[in-house]
Amino acid sequence: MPADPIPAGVGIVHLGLGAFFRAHGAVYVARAMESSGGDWGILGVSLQSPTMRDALAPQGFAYHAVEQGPEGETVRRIDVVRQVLVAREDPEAVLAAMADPGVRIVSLTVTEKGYCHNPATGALNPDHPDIAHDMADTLPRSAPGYIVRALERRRAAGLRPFTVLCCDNLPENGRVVRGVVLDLARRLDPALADWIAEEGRFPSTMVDRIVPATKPEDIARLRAQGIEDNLPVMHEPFSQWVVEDDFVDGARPDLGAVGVQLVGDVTPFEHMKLRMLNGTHSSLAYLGYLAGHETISETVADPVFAVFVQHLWREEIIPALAPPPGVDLASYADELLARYRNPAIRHRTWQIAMDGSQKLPQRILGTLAENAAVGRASPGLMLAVAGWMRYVSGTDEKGQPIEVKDPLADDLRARAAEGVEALLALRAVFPEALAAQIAPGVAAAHARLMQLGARRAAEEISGT
Ligand code: CS2
Repeated sequence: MPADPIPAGVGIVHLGLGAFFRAHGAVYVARAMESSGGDWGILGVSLQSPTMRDALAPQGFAYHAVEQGPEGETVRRIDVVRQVLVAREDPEAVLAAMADPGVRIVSLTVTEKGYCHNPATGALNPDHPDIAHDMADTLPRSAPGYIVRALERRRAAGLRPFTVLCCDNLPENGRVVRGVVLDLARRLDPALADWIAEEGRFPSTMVDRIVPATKPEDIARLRAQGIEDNLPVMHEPFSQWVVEDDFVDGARPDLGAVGVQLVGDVTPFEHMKLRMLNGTHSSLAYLGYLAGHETISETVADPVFAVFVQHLWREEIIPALAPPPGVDLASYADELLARYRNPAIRHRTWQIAMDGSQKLPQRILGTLAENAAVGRASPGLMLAVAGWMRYVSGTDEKGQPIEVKDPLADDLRARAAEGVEALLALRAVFPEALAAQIAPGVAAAHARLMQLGARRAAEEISGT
């Protein structure tokens, strides 16, 4: 049965339509169309859950993006999403949309774990159950599976490939997704893999905007102002998108007209952002949670953690970074602290603590490895790793259970019960050489953490 045609004017299929993309990429695309036109409407795909489709369908897929600054809110209506499909319900419709000749870009925010890769190496994990499924079945489950099968259809139909635009917080994210897509394609059809390698484009991007999960009180607050929206998005004023200008046939919205930085090499921007923002976000999330802080703004309102995070930037993270052209890293750190302090943004430490096994390598371990190589001490980042270890044990400092969300949660809890060494032996997270280098420091930090608690252990490192 032929799938329903996609709505007119769709040029982008977005896999993983969550709050982040609706408050970031979709806003840029909407503004680019306002400014310069083009058929860049977005067809959103949820891989698993019907929640987004069910919330947005009754309102014609339009929604409100609420900018929350320290001085108040600005509400903007975004109507660039034209349809939302749920892949689990109708994989055929998703593949048909991705193979539509009008679609020139497939963008993704499927979170770190959605790439089915080994976080420590970036390579496809062929034992991942969804990848094993996708090798045996033409109707996929994984994001890499959808991309490969859709490209297979386009090649068979004599169409050009789409550009794959990764918008997840991974270093060299375009290279990572290209790697997993080519690996999977090669296992299915080497000629297809050659075609993708030759004709496909996978620009890397650095994405940045703090977007906490929408809460019931946000929906109620808008309603009190006369704005009905089943699922608005909340976001901070700041926004940045740095994109490698490498699209199939140059086809893309006029992103440059709306402040997107189009560059030849995103790598220095990605490293800066992943290590300085996400690295400290994760550190504050684990240690702040353990210290009893609910949000990032509460955590940095605690002088101990405000001093600690500045210590991390100044002494441990910035010295290991090459700044992107024209960027002053000390000023970037000051801006980050101001963003974290924004009291209007209620970004829960628990939300950021999620999926740590997938986040630690690019956020913290890269810096630790570089510091170890030159003999620079990293007591604060060691404490952050120890904080993660305590967090994934599933019990907080008051003996209360923690709801740990992580694809490896069961394994992590079992290893945490055995101790630091057992966690450091997890090769999907810690490469062998790094584990050996950081073992003494992490063990010492963990001992201090267990003895003093997160707050005093942080204070001991940076003073107040
Ligand atoms: C956060 C990010 O949840 C997390 O892990 O660190 O979502 C962070 O808010 C964004 O990357 C900011 O651009």
